[in-house]
Amino acid sequence: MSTLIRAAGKIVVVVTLLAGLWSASAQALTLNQIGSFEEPIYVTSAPNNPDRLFVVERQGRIIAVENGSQSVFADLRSVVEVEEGSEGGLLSIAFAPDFQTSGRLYAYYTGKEETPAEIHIAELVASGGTATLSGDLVPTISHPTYKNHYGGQLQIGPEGDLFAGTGDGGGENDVEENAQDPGSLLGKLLRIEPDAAIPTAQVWSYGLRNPFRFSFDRQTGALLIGDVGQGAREEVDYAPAPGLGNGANYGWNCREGFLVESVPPESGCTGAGPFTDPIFDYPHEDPGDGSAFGCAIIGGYVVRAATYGDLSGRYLYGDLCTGELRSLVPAAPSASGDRSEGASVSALNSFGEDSCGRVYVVSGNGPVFRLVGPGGADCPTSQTGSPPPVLKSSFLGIRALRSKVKRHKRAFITAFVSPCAGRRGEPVSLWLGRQKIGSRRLDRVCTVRFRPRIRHRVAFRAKVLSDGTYTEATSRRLKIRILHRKRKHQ
Ligand SMILES: [Ca+2]
Repeated sequence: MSTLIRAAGKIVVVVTLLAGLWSASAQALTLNQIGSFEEPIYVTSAPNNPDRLFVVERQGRIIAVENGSQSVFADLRSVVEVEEGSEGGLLSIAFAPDFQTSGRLYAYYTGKEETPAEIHIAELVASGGTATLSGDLVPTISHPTYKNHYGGQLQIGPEGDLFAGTGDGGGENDVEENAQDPGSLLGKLLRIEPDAAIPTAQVWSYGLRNPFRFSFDRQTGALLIGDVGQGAREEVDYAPAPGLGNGANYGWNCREGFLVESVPPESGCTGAGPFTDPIFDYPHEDPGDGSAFGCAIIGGYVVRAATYGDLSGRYLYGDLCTGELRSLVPAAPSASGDRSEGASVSALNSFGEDSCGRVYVVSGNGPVFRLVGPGGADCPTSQTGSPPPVLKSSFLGIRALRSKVKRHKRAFITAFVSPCAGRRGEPVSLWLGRQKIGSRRLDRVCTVRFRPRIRHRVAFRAKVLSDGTYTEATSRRLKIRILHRKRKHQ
């Protein structure tokens, strides 16, 4: 029995299960169409309002959908490049966590009539029911040679920072050797602190080919990347919080999925490793046994809403060519239980998640669907996967080498957490009032050092987030004063 999507009007689409064949398979899922759009490519909601959805159209418009009615929220068509045969366009948006008060959101797009082509990560500011472009958040990223592998995902990480995924620059085999080059911003996962004095795109992890879609598990914070392969394998990369794979090399162009032999020697792999293998990959040929195959992975989300029944706790993903919705249980070092969800969507090009954890499916042909599980279409009253853990209390200490420093000199500040077990690599941030001025990762003895320049009397605090084992913690206020030279009287 095959699955059909009937997208006539706004009719509920019934999804059939492959009866009998999948005894351990999913419960019935339904796809409710929320509207039809012009080449939609992404969907999300405002962080504070799951009933206000935003659909991104590749040509450059962002359409707000509320109570079934649509309005143009932003129109970037005058700056967005969409060419025939290009993978460019307006590829995703992400709302700042404080969107409700700041009105800020971010957009990832390829710029119009630029030679060489540039990737823009831009900021928009909303006012009333619409938003306008306020400019590039970070310097544009040059993508000069080919019109594919742009990446395109923006997501807010568990600490509130902005992450972006860039492709390798295009062509075959990463001929420009970008993904393995730590100095290139292509073929990377990038991290941006939008509130920094001068926001920059920092390389977070590398060795990616085209991480067109990635997401963070809304419950655990884990990062999951759907990295589109070349001719052989499609892969899912996984990095648990709080480390989130900082510094990881996901292997391209020395590896394609788990394959080592498919790319070299033509690829000219220059990376030395060590490489972080995917937790799952699948082939391009159909194995004929119901297991995954396709041509380009469309990374999705770890479903957490209890309304999704036994899909909760699983990573939902799909493939551009088969359109089949599938899911697996993510874990390091290997995923398990990959299965079909018994549904497919033609021209599948993205998933999305709203702020209460409901999941959406985007067809580039126009329709965008809300995925509905056996618990119904309303916002869930609980999230599942595992019960909330009982956290151990955590202490964050702070001290300075000297409590007074000369004006314009640096203070030497140390922060340390206790207990220490298992916390190496966790980020500790330093704050001046409401402004975060830096973040460092705990060393082996659970200490971080900051060296801020001091211009006037200040008071710092350090913060560490909960890691699922320990509570979050904030340090006491650490005052630093200016050391005035004593005048010598003659
Ligand atoms: Ca890889």
